[in-house]
Amino acid sequence: MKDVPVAGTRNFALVGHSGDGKTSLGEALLFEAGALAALGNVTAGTAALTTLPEEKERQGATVGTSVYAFHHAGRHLTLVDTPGDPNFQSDGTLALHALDGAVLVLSAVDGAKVGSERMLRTSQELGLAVLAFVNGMDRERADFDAAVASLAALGAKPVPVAIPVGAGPAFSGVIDLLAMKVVGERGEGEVPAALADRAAAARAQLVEAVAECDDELIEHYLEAGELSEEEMRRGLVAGVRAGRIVPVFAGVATRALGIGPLLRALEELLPSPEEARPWRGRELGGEGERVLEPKPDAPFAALVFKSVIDRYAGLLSVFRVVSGTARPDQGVLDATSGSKLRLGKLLLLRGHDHVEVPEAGPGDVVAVAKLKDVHTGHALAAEKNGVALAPIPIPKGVLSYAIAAKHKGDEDKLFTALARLVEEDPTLHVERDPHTGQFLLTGMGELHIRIAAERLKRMFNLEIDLQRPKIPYRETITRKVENVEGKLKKQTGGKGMFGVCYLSVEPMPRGAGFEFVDEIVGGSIPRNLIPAVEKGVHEALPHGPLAGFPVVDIRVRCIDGKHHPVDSNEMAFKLAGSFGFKAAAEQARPTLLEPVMSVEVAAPDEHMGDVIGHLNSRRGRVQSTDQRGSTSVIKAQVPMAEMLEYASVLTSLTGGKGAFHMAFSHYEEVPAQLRDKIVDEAKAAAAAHS
Ligand SMILES: Nc1nc2c(ncn2[C@@H]2O[C@H](COP(=O)(O)OP(=O)(O)O)[C@@H](O)[C@H]2O)c(=O)[nH]1
Ligand SMILES: [Mg+2]
Repeated sequence: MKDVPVAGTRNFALVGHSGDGKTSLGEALLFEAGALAALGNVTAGTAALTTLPEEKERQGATVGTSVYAFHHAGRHLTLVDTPGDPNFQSDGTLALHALDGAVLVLSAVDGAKVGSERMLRTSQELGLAVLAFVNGMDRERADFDAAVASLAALGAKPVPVAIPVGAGPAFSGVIDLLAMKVVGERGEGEVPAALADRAAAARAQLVEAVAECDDELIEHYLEAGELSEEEMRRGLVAGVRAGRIVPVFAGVATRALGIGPLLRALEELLPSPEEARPWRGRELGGEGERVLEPKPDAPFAALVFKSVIDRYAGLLSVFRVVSGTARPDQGVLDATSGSKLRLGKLLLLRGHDHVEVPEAGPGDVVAVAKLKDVHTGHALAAEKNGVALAPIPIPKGVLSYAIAAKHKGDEDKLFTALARLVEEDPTLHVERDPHTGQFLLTGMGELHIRIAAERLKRMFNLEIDLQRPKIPYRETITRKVENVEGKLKKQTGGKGMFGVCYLSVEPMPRGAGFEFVDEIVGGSIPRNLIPAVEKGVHEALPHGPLAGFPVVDIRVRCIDGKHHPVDSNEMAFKLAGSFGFKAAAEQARPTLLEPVMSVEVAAPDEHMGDVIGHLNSRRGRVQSTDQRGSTSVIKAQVPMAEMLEYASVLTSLTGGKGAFHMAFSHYEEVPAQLRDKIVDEAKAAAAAHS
């Protein structure tokens, strides 16, 4: 199969804002490396990385990660193309948890945008090595320096390693500052005299930035005023892997221009699995933490970062091997669920295609079909001496639609079909609305839900109706209340039930969630029954005192209690906990919280006034306006409730020329006059269905 040692293995994701050219760059890299015979094109529908029918229908807009393994120059590389749209971006975030490097694709016209910032931050937080590619240098108003500056404004330290020759229609290639060669349409050549000064100045900057990455190099640089090519590469490697610099490249993805220097950098600057950030896990059957060794003969450990339904093979689990070697028919453990499994055939992914391989080692990404109960995010481990990696956290959806089968008779099919869909996409969530009994489908945004509906139709021939989205309101308390009694006493006839707890509740900061503090001293509640009180509180949390929305950002202290030697038991204290919590929350002046979204709108200048006026009228707070050519970019925070139909609003405000991105930001208190209306509606809905 891959006959490449771990040291020659690289894996990386293409990340950034939607439409900036990630998928096109992926095609160009595969073409440049000789993995594809022809350069695929996203718009023409010939991209190898566009694998889903839902993507083809949307001019190639990526809605799920796509994995492509290839060989080049003696190395084995795995490229993961990710979606930039906030509806699907979390699919890419999941992948980043399992990879070693990222290429941030930036538009030469607009520079860094919300999607770029979000993915850069995630990559940096996870400790990935990051490179950047300024794409679309052929477009009108392309400005390489401005794009680099926009990256610096995000706090990264960008260092150009390849600079463009010309811009816009005059763009003809790049100068590779490491090799000091021009790379153009007709291959490599010497730097022409006319460009020599610019190239020398850019190289001097590169040398200085690189020297600063390594103490030894800076000394040598200060003495000699120069660094050798070998020293430069060493410094770059150190800087990139430590996350101190972001090397920047430039080009045109759709014409595969400027790709060579980037491909070389991926191979030389990204860390191999041996050099990447260390992976830690918990010893199975023990408590100890262990650092996993990225060696083929170490115990097997892997992380599942994607699940996809394949028409022929069924559900494929895609995982990155962290240590050891995966082989077909090998017994492994799902360390997250605890179940035992047997791996089937190992498949190397190349977009649509799979290639069977006899084994996969550290750093490799492969898929295995029909791993029962293995879900995205789970860690796999060896049965013997296994180490459990922490599972990948699954981002939670923010927008819920009530759904129903369109045709009578399909109701039974609906639940099973939804369950299959959720298997594939863990950021989708299905539940029954406790108020209304309807099915609720929760996702990252309107488009996420609509695509899910399309997939139901395509895969299960099931049509559904989407009803007005539900806003996921929350409740919280606004003041501290001490010593509220929760009591269960049933002592008539037979065996009695007795439990009393005294609870204090207090507000916590937004986003803090829930905390239970056990302050029982002197055995007023027996030790073994205190968890029952906590359980009771937990069970009461989802149904707040105001309108039945989940309660958040609250600390509950259990400060005292009473028990009975015979009649006290778990059930009694659980109910006492529930009752106590409800009573305390009611007294603590409960209020309503609503989700607020971060919104970025791009629209032609002449529509800017209308766009801002509308956002202001919808309780929005405009935070900044920016000029990008003749386009204005407005950043604002707006309550989700006001943004449900924004796609059509923006179309009518701008004659179809506006675009926007929206993602959940935080929860905030609902203004009083609105709160009463929402509470009344929720109560009415609950009454109608009870
Ligand atoms: N002019 C020009 N268009 C590009 C370039 N790269 C991508 N595009 C086009 O921009 C659109 C979005 O590209 P795509 O690769 O799907 O972006 P992604 O959403 O980041 O994956 C497509 O229509 C591409 O053909 C480029 O370098 N120059
Ligand atoms: Mg794409």
